[in-house]
Amino acid sequence: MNKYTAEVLQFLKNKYPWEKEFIQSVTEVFESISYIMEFNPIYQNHRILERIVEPDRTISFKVPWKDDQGKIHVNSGYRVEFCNVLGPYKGGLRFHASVNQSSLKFLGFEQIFKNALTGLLLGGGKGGSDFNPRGKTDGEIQNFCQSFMMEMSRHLGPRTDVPAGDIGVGAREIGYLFGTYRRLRNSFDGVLTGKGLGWGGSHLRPEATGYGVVYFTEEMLKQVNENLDGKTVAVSGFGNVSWGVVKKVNDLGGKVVTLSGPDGYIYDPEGITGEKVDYMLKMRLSGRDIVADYSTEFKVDFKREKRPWEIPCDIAIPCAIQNEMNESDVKTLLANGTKCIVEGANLPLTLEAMKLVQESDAMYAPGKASNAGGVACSGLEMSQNALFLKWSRDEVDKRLHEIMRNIHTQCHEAALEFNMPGNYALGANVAGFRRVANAMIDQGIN
Ligand code: 2IT
Repeated sequence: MNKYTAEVLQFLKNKYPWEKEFIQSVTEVFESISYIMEFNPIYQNHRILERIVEPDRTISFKVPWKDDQGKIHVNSGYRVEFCNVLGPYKGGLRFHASVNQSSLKFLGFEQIFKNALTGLLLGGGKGGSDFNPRGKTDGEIQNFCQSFMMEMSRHLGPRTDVPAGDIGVGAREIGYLFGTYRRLRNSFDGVLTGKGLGWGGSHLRPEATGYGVVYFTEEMLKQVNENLDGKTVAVSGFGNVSWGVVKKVNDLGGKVVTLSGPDGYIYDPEGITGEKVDYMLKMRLSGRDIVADYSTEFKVDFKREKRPWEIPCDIAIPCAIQNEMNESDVKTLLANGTKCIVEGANLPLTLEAMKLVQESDAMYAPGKASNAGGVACSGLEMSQNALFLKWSRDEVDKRLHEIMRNIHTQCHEAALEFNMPGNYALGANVAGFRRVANAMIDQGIN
């Protein structure tokens, strides 16, 4: 690693030794951009690395709420406003037991470069709470969302900070959050994305992350004169991203054979099609957060406490959560002949797993490139809100597809520039970083 890059990384490790996931994501980005630091002293002269690893601000607040029995609970809420040189802070809200400042800093940091790759005017941020929606009633979810927005509302604005959903936050939660914001501020603003279609939402936003992942996969496969037709695909998770992936893989002639939850995974060799795809939505809405229900409903195998990576597949798409695929999972996949690993989630591969796949012949797409379709569609929703109109489904799909192709091209070309053809991780980090860093230089020290 280049000297300046290594020094800043060490400084960060000393300053925030407990922020393991954040350090992981910075290490991953720094290893790639180390190459450009060497040949572009301007970034060091402007101290871009020290400036980019510190969020503009982190808002941390208390979220008290009442359950259906009248008992009072207190959760922690956060919004990490990381960087707005390219536009309003933009990134999802995650409601999950694993949420803390470190995990949100890592997600916010990733989001800066992901959003830069979309080519739209989007800054980077992330927020959420350690509130666990599992088993909560609709009323309890509403109570929680209202309390969360009581504080969050004062930090948002259509030109300031525009959150969206992430794990545990879907259309229903966005509705409750938006309603509270509208009432508190007495203003109908495009201040959240993923809104309902009837009140400012965009066509295709629910599908966009998954569709984008598959559009990116298609572009990668084109490089080796391949396509998705007839391919077997292993997917993890059963939420929003997995659902979009399953739908688009089916459209393009592939077959998804696995889904997973915190309880284990299901193996459906016939493929997840038709009513089974709709059933994924039911599982999500049930709030039970287990995938075993699928095996009961459709009489397929369920492997308790196991991950789907032991099933032979051509393409593996981890869509659940960070660090869900380790070195030994990648070894198994490669031994079984997997040719392509595409990240649907944010940082689902550990650093070691990532290195292993990069050293192999298999193709690898980093989440900040391959899963950028979600936030890209959010950007399109913001554009539509600013214009007070709604584009057709076809129009949004066309724009989304174009953005994903363009992200692929940027990654591909940046990798070629450094003589590492096919290294999408390097390409994504370099292309995303350059856009942000150059804007920071243009805009001065602030
Ligand atoms: O990880 C992500 O890119 C998201 N959760 C979507 C963020 C957004 O603002 O649409």
